[in-house]
Amino acid sequence: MGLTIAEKIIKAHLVEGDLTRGGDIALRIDQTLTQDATGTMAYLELESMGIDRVRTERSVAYIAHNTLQSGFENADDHRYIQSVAEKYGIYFSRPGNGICHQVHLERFGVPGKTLIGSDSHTPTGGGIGMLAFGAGGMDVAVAMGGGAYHITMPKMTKINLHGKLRDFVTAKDVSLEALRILSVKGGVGSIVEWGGEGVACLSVPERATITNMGAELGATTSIFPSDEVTRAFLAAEGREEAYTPLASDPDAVYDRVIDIDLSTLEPLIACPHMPDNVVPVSSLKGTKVDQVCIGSCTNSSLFDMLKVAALLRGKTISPRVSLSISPGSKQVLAMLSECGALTDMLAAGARVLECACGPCIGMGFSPNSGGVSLRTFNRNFEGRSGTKDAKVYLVSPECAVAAALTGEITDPRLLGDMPKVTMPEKFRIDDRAILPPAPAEKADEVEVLRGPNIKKFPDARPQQDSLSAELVLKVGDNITTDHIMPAGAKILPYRSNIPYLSKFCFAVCDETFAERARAAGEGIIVGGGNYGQGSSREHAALVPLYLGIRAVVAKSFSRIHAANLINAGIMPLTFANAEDYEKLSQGDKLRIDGVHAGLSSGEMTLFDETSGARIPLSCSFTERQADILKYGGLLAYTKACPDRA
Ligand code: MIC
Ligand code: SF4
Repeated sequence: MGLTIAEKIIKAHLVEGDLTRGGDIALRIDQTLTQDATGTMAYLELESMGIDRVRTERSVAYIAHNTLQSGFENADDHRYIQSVAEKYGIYFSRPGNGICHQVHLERFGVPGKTLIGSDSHTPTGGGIGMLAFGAGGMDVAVAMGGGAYHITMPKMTKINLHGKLRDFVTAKDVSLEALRILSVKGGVGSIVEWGGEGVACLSVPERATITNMGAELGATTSIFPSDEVTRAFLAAEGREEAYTPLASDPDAVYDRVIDIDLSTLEPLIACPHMPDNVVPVSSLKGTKVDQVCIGSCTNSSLFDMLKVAALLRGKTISPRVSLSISPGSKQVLAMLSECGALTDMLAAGARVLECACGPCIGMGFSPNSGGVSLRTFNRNFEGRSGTKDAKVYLVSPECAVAAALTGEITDPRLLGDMPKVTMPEKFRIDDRAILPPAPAEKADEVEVLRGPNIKKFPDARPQQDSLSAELVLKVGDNITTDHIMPAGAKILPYRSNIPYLSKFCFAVCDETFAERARAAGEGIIVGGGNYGQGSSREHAALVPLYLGIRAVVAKSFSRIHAANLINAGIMPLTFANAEDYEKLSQGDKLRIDGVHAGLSSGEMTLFDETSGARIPLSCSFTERQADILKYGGLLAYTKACPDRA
């Protein structure tokens, strides 16, 4: 039987298990990346694992999420990460050098290698043929220490692209079309391989836009073949030696095959508040727009920025619109500056922001109250922009420019002819903002610099055999980690301060949650389908742990969040019958007996002492996961059984 691209890479990296879909596998990890908002925790975890030097081929620490340094907290975190990186053998990408995924693609991505990153958009690397996974910080810390990455062998989905994109229809529209077809749950448990003759017309950054937004499908990861387009990109980055061709076998077997005809696609837009709420742009024609933001790891490549500049050239944005542009990396910004494109953007009225995540994670540029914001980003979850009642839409860069110029949602095809954008054969290479680590023999001399904002890690709470807890919160479907642990300018500086963060836990849904959970002592959360979708932030597990949450019972979970819950020692349990969700009410007193046997057998019964209902739960934990839960989390488990980590 032939193999898919992902299966070939998995086969070459298997440490445990085999290619049977649905089985448990462990993979050797070649590269890791962290970003600042998840990095402080990941490095605290690495330090506490007692490892003295990373054992990967390449590990990189990026600062891209919070670069404001609006107080000492954030600046201290940056200094901490820089010093840990220097000591432990990790490359350090300085603030301002760019968004982790964009820079990693440019400078470090290698086809055929495995990468895990403490950020859910790490699959961006699939655009260059890497098998790249988003993971919680603890899994990344284990991989840095040479440990394997444990996942369920995913199913394989193939999306075949046919034909060619028309002017003003872009890779972003391909992502939105996939979301329209599959929804934010449609990729769960699968790797999406993009193929068909249409891929040859897509550049690496366009492919990366598509693999980036595979995270919004809930996919384990997404990947493109590595071909002549990949070679040309690597050559332009001065790294042609990193090229290897990669393709699936003609008789590879897929669980699902979808066909998309690029030549019939039209400009699409995702409406508030979910990335799969997709309609044609033309159907919203005339909707007034207050703000437009261009950038993020989805759409900040040189190609995207040159198109934006060309469309803005000689024009002025609407007086009612505020326009921000954040280029994805210093490389992109420097090249925009050299060719004059930056001047075109500024002259048209754009505010050019630092090469960082910026408004995407709510770091400034929050919309006005009730405002309409069109963004080239990947997520439009409620409140994520920093303005709770804002209406955030996701669009392509072309559509963003059309709205900035007209002040309303406008089909970009009405802008006239698409200006021709030519990409340079060589990118401008300057790695001075990437600091190499100290050589191993000098590592002892490097002092790790800590500030007062770095607080103790929450204590491990081993799972006892009997759990009695209050149902402290009942929520619906598609709860994101932005609901559980919001980000944004006010909170992000406290990512290494779990006690402080806990005040904001679930505040978007229920401002009384943190207080009630703390008062309950031990708590259970009940959720609907796809609980914990979105980001990889392990804070969405560590903060509930701190507040006494012992289990989350839901209809289904997102992959990364379920892994983070287990790593934190919280049980992700699913209803054996989804309709039992209705039988539970907030405030009920719940009990689960025989937890230890249940962790191994996969079956438990939830007894609702308030209503008398007995609800069967299912939980298919591996032996390792059951042990992690019994020890009270991955850190405690790794310390107790270092050889099994
Ligand atoms: C996001 O896009 O939600 C983030 C911010 O990049 C997160 C990571 C984080 O919360 O720090 C992600 O995608 O994993
Ligand atoms: Fe940064 Fe936004 Fe990308 Fe997350 S999705 S890495 S916040 S740019």
